[in-house]
Amino acid sequence: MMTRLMKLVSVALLITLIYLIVIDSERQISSAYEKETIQAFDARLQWWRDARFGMFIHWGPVSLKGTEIGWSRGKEIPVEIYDNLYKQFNPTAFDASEWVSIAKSAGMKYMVLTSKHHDGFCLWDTKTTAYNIMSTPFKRDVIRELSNACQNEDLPFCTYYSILDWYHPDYNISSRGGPGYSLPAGTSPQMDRYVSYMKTHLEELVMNYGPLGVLWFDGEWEEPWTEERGRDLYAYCRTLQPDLIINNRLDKKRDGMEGTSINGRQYIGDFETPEQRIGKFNTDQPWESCITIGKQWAWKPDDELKSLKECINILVNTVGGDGNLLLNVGPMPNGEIEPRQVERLKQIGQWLGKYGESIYGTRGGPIEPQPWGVTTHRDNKVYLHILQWPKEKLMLDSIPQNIVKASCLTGGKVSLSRTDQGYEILVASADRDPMDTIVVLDMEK
Ligand code: H79
Repeated sequence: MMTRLMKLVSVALLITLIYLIVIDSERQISSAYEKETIQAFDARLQWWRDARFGMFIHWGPVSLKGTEIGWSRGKEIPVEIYDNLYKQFNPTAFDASEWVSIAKSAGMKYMVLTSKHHDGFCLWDTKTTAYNIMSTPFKRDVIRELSNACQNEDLPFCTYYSILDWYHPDYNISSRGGPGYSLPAGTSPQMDRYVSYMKTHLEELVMNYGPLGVLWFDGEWEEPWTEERGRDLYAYCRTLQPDLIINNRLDKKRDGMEGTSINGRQYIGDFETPEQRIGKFNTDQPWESCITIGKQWAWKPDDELKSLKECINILVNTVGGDGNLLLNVGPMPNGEIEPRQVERLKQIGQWLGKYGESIYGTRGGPIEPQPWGVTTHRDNKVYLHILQWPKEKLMLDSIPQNIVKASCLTGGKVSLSRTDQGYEILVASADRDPMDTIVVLDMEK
């Protein structure tokens, strides 16, 4: 016979169990979408996680000056000059299919182009403002041409969109356009009106140029933007295109350039966004590091480029931490991507052509990043990316299963021995690859 107390306790346990199974398997992102299960979330993000490597492109009339997009407005470039640059923007050498082919030759699997940065200039034929590409001498819809070229080549087309807009009179902030800039007399900004301007943009972008792979928001940190508005905009975009992937910069809770969201799984958006740094190992939250190939986002003459070794190092460390890498290029004012950058991208693509199986479709781990490097895995294979050989032996003491076979993807022989502490891995010095020695372990399961 159960006592009353025992009955009460078992009912309570049952309720807890049901809660854990049903409620906890849902991701609470945004009011309209809070009921998405983890399975549905994973399925929606799968292509993007498998892709691991994409091209970021920052471009606009500011390339004529070679200064930073958005940020140089009202600083190095006076506002009146910056805002009139579009009148001379005529990138006649722009060839969308060439950009797509450059991305492909780099081994990149998706492309994210700035449709509107903080400076407010629109790179597409929008009905909402004349401050767009059709008012330039060029008069060609860059987003149209690039999204078509991407579609022809099966490269998911994605777009960056800045919430803050230092050009639009309804974006309510007195510091827009940089320090010392104040609202023109007679303007009375209205954030609601500005949000409906943004919604028209997003509708144009998703419905006229979509389906899009990712909507990459930015510029959420200023005061006019609120969490409530972020939640609403997230739902709005997913309603336009239910399988859209959206970054975490609609939320107010980004931890600066770390790009992580300070309240974990509850953030608005689908993935975290470390900027100009490699994210930390995290297999729970999807993340993507965005990093420039040089120093500046927009084109800068004679910008200092990262070496091939640095680029591979960044890619491998990112993927080993279970993140994606969005590597940025800034095309020149004539519409071409700088030959030096193209050359570097092709070198990355050649490396991926040989060793891509250790990157694409993998997940980071199972071993967390070590002083010697990182690991990735797919099915029953674990890839050890040895970036820095230890002085003594390379010991694996935390591998959870038996190793059936070890081989070296980058060439040469691997000797594998089992000790009391775990496995010992050795590749002769002559067979080590200074870029990355990749050892493939075939696991029991
Ligand atoms: O588009 C590129 C840059 O132009 C843009 N993001 C990348 C993808 C960018 N916008 N701002 N910044 C880079 C730097 C801004 C830094 C800060 Fe803040 C804004 C410091 C304080 C407010 C955001 C919030 C970062 C830290 C806290």
